[in-house]
Order: sequence, then C-alpha cells, then structure tokens
Amino acid sequence: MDLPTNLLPALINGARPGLAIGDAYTLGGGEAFDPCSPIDGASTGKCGAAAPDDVAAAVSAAHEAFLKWRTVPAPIRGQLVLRIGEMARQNKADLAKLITLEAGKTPSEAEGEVQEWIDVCDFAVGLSRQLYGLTIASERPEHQLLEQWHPLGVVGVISAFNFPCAVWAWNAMIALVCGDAIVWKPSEQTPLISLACHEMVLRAAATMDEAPAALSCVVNGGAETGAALAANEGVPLVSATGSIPMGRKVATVVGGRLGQSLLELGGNNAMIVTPSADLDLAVRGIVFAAVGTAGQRCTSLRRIIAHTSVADELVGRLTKAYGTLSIGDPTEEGVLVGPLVNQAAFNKMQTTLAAAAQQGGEVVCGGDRVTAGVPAGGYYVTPALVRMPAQSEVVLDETFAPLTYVLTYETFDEAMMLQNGVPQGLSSAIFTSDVREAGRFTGPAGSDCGIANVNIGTSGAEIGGAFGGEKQTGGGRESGSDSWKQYMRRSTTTVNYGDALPLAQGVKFDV
Ligand code: UN1
Repeated sequence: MDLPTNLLPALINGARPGLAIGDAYTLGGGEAFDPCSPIDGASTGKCGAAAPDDVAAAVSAAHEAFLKWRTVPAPIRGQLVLRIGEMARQNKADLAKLITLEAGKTPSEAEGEVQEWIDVCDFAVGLSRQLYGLTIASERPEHQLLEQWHPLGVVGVISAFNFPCAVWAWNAMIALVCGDAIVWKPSEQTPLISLACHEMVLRAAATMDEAPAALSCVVNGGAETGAALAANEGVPLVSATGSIPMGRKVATVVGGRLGQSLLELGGNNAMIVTPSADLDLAVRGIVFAAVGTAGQRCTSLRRIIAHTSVADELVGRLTKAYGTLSIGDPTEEGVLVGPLVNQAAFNKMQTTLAAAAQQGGEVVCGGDRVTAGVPAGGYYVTPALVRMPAQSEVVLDETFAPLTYVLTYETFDEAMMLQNGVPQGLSSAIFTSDVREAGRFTGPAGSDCGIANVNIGTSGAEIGGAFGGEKQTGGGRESGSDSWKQYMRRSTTTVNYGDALPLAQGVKFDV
C-alpha cells in the first residue's frame, strides 16, 4: 500500500516523531518502537516515543495554549473545528488508508471511521454556538442566579487501536470548541493515523491567528507514556478508552490526584432475539455486529440470548451466513472480515475457545486460523459461534475477537437477567415486534447498558448520542448529546443588583 506521506510529518533519523508539541516535532526521549500492520505483520515504520519528561513538556505547552484559547469566543473556536472537518473531508480516503494499514479495517469501515470524525466536527461546530448555561430563579429579591460553562484546561486523551481516529475526534473536537487543549496518547499500534490527524489540526490552526499550534500535542509510546499523562496534575480531565485493567489504572492514578476521568472500557454486548423477532433483520444485525471489524469493536456483539423457540433456526441461518463471509486482506475487493490485530489476540481467542469447550460450550462454527489466500504474517480467523449451556465464567469476560456465544431463554425475565448479568454495561439490543418487550428492555428496569437498541445491532452508533456505558465499562459518556459538559467547568454566579444584602435561607447576620 502506498503510504499517504503528504499527511504525515517528516521522518527524523528514519523514524516518525514520538512527540509533537504543536508543530514542533521531535523523536522524544523514550524508547522507539516498531509497530506491525495486522494485515501481514510487516513493519509500518519505526516511531519515536515520548518519555515522561516529554509528556510534562507537552502538558505545559498545551496549558499555555489553553490560556490563550479559553478567551477566544466559542463560535470562533468553532471555526477551527469547521476547518479541521474540511481537512478530514478532503483527505478522507488517505486517512482511511492509514486506518486500514494500522488497524486492519476494510476501506469501507475505515472511511466510516473518518466519517465519524467529520460528523463530530459538524456536531461540535453547531455546539460552539450552544454551550448554554442556565438562569435559575433566585430566592432573594433583586438577585440573579446564573450557571455558566467555562473552558476546563488540558484534556488528556488515551485511545485504543481499534478506533484510532474516531475516539480521539469525539474527545478532541468537542474539547476544542469547549476551549480546551489536547494531549493525546494514541495506541502504540497506530502512530501514523494519530500523527496524520494531528497534522490536519495543525494545518487548520495555521489558518487562524487565534489558534495556537500547541492546542494539539501527541505523545506516542506505551504504557509508561500513558501513565505519565494520567499522573500529570496539569491535566484536569483524562479521557481513556481501552481495556478494563487499563481503565482501572488510569482511574486510580487520576482519582488519586482528584482529577476527573472519563472512561470508555470493555463491553460484553448482548442481543436478545425474541419469538416475534424479524429473523431476517436479526441475522443481518448479528453478522455485522459480531464479525464486522473482526469483532474488535467495544460494541461488537459478544452474546446472543435467543428464545428457545427461535434459537435453532437462528443458529442455522447464522451458520449459513457465516459460511459466505469473505475473510482476508481488507484491501481486497469484497472482503468483509479482516485480520485480528496481532498474534496475542489470536492466542487469546484460542484459549477462550478452549475454556468455553471446557465449560460445556459447543462450537457451532468458526474459530480456526485462515492461512490460505491471505497474507502470511497476518492473523485471520473464521468467526466463531459457540452455544453455551449457561452464562458461565468464560462468557463474563470480553474477548476482543469475532467470538459470539449463544445462550437460550424461556421467559423474558430470564433473558433480562442474562443480559444484565455481566460485569460490563456498554451496548445491548433486542429484536422484537412486541412493543411491550421493547418498552421493558429500554425502560428503567430493562437493559442496564449505556446503549439499548431495538431492532438494530449493538455496534455502529451515530455520533449524536452520548456514547459509553455503566458498571466496569467505566461510566463515561463521550461524543454527542450533552457530553460536552465534561470538557468544561461549571461556574455558579449570584449577582446582587439591589441595595440590600439579604442572606440565603433567611439567615440574619446584622452588624
Ligand atoms: C469503539 O469500539 O471503541 O458504535 C468505538 C460503534 C462505533 C464506535 C465504536 N461508532 O461501533
């Protein structure tokens, strides 16, 4: 694949920069690393890494930029994001190429991911004129009680390999209109797309006097780099997306210094298929959610909870649909299922399949490595469906691969108990034509997840809604709705425009 080098900063001593403080690119003092493409295991090029000192330098430069940016009116800040969106639109295909190379997504899914960036830019531009506060009725005469939203500071963003562009964009585009600066620690798997995204921000910022370059900083590297960002007192908010153990560490460190963390961690997403479900739709919804992105979305479908009256037919239809999937090099025409990210992901899928079998699971189809007709060095698998006799231990864990368990139920209560009976709470779905079931599922005693869909799969959310989930998913909400409030600080103001000084709650204190 031709690398779209026009989107990337130049090599420094043969490596990509590990540290970007605005437009100042350096290798960084950390240990350089050499990521591989999931497609064929070949190196995508050496990249420098930011050492903890570099992270501190980035945070302090970003803070300086923030001090200027916070006084720029929000609608003008929106103009920056408008221009960033234009850059993303113009370079959509090339940006998608980098996502395909580094994350192994098909071009259509990679372009869809860039589209999420574009969409969130549009959303954020509109928001830049709608960062509404409140006026509250004061209990005192001739008093105004107001709530305003002000810029927060430097936002740390830690993102994962599977959505290397969209998740950053959800955070960064909103944070920019909110008047914040960003220090981004991308996944070690995806330094190129991160540098390209940063370049787009820089090029847009260069067209505006009001926008300092250091509003955007990138610190490439591994866990040590992320830890330095989480620990930095100059970062009031750390938004982290990734595994539950990673989120636990971030939350502990950020919480220890009483900072805010916004976490979007693992999911264990289920779909209930009821007796009245439209099975044609359900099959399509399941296949995209379970095997799209090779099962490597945090919203991927992990569990099917099917009514006993439809389970056999559903499994039969799914097995047939799985048999027609084209698996292989995502850059090849017609391929729908690309590679797993690396060997470790493949090994985890294999040990999980073995554990499932031990717990009484029956592999209906899939789970094997595909080696014929695919690039050597990549880990390609046939998506697996495993019927489980119960929601046993193995089902409670998220395995980041195309592996979906099938469970059955008799009563709706039982289905809801299974749906909610896992430690994670990101996404969920029900396929039903029964309005009562749909209402119960989406109601207060229904799905306990951040996303509860009806007749739609668990993955592929639009950016306009708040994205995130409960329990071990971490509780954070990113992207649309009123998620912006987390990137600002709330200020409550009381103005006395009278001649007296009445105290609240009727307290008398006359001197
Ligand atoms: C993720 O996997 O981290 O809803 C994000 C979806 C995408 C985002 C997934 N819009 O599947």
